[in-house]
Amino acid sequence: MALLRWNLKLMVTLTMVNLFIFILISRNSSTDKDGRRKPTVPTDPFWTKLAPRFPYWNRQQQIMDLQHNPIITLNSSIADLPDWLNDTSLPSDPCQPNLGVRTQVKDYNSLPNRFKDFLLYMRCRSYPVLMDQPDICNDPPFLLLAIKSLAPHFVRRQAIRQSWGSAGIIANMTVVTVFLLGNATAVDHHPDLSEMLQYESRRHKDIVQWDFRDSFFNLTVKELLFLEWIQTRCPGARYIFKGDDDVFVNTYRILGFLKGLSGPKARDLFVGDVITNAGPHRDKKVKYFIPESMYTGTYPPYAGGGGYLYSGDLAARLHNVSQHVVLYPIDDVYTGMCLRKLGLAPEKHKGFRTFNIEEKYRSNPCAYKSLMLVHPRTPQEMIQIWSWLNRPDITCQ
Ligand SMILES: *[C@@H]1O[C@H](CO)[C@@H](O)[C@H](O)[C@H]1NC(C)=O
Ligand SMILES: *[C@@H]1O[C@H](CO)[C@@H](O)[C@H](O)[C@H]1NC(C)=O
Ligand SMILES: *[C@@H]1O[C@H](CO)[C@@H](O)[C@H](O)[C@H]1NC(C)=O
Ligand SMILES: *[C@@H]1O[C@H](CO)[C@@H](O)[C@H](O)[C@H]1NC(C)=O
Ligand SMILES: *[C@@H]1O[C@H](CO)[C@@H](O)[C@H](O)[C@H]1NC(C)=O
Ligand SMILES: CC(=O)N[C@H]1CO[C@H](CO)[C@@H](O)[C@@H]1O
Repeated sequence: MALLRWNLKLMVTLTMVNLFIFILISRNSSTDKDGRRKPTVPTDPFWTKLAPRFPYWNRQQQIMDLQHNPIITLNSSIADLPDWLNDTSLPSDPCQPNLGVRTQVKDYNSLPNRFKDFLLYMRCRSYPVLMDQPDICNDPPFLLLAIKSLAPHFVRRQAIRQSWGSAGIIANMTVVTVFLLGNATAVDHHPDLSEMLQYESRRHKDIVQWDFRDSFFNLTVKELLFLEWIQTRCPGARYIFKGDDDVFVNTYRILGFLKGLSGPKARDLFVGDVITNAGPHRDKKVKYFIPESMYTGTYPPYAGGGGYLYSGDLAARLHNVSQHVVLYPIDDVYTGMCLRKLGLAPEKHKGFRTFNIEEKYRSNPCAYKSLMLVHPRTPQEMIQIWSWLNRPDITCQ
């Protein structure tokens, strides 16, 4: 009996709640003369409300999206757009420091210097070339190996040349190797290595260097300059590997994998150690820390910057789309953002081991036969592993 009364009470309460929701909804939607429901149209453009609490990167990207939106730009003049779109403090030369960020990013003054440097120069996308190899792709390679290096890393570059990055004909395929360098500047207390670098460049003809400060947050600049370089110096490359100078790459395995590709799989190729469902680190002590005033949201799927492989065809599309993506201080995330804008996602391949292999397998030659990339490896380890891969007497099942 008590249970029945309780049920009745529950039903009455639910009915009341439903009625209340119904009233709320009907109050919010108007009806036209035929009695059809019309959606409520907000009188203000939706973005004016969103803008102020948007972090700096998201806001800049929104502006860029609006500026490249053909419907808006065809229909209305920029003047019709909200005020915050017209930043009159922007210097006309994008490579002059944008001092406006000092007030536009709310906690600018308390941010670590690397963020200040990044924000001041994030609109600059071109830097002078200091060393180039204009003829390096005269014979268009099947595979271009592009290795991000720092000026002082002479030993790593030499080990790569003597091992997995030995250019020429490998497994009957042309392979070209280039090292991508910025300027190791006095600001970062680097000694002046320019004469040694010039010697190295003359001797090996595989160094491309641009005049920007070679820092972690400028790796995205290196990426942009490299995408541009491919289009001018190596547009015929069928496939491109881009990676760090502290990885071991099994070039044979990569060539074998690439030879088997065709069709859209080859055209849209982008493989590596893919990270999904990641977002910005909010812990100040982490290398990848990004403040809330700078970015909100999750990251698109991206391939870890230790090394990934993509097609020359996709490199051209990435070069184009990058002009519509605001620079982000983490280069591999930035490339993921560009891919997403193209409607593509990188594909995970088990052969890319940017987080190393189990310790017990590291000195086993057979462990490297089926891998494409393993990180990290010292110059001496690179040479040792390469010699294992070239020994016919080592047989693995
Ligand atoms: C931006 O604002 C300035 C001053 O308010 C105005 O003179 C200029 O025409 C505006 N530019 C655009 C593109 O709307
Ligand atoms: C190497 O490539 C050339 C030209 O593509 C071809 O004629 C030749 O048969 C290939 N050799 C081997 C061993 O695959
Ligand atoms: C690179 O950095 C060095 C050291 O800071 C500086 O002297 C030089 O002007 C920069 N540019 C070139 C072209 O080396
Ligand atoms: C990137 O390089 C430019 C040019 O050298 C420099 O002005 C800027 O401060 C650098 N940015 C970072 C984050 O190091
Ligand atoms: C890139 O953009 C240029 C200039 O707009 C265009 O000619 C070219 O076809 C584009 N390339 C790709 C691969 O989209
Ligand atoms: C207000 C206005 O000019 N609207 C136009 C926007 O562009 C579309 C397509 O180009 C036209 O159909 C609209 O008339």
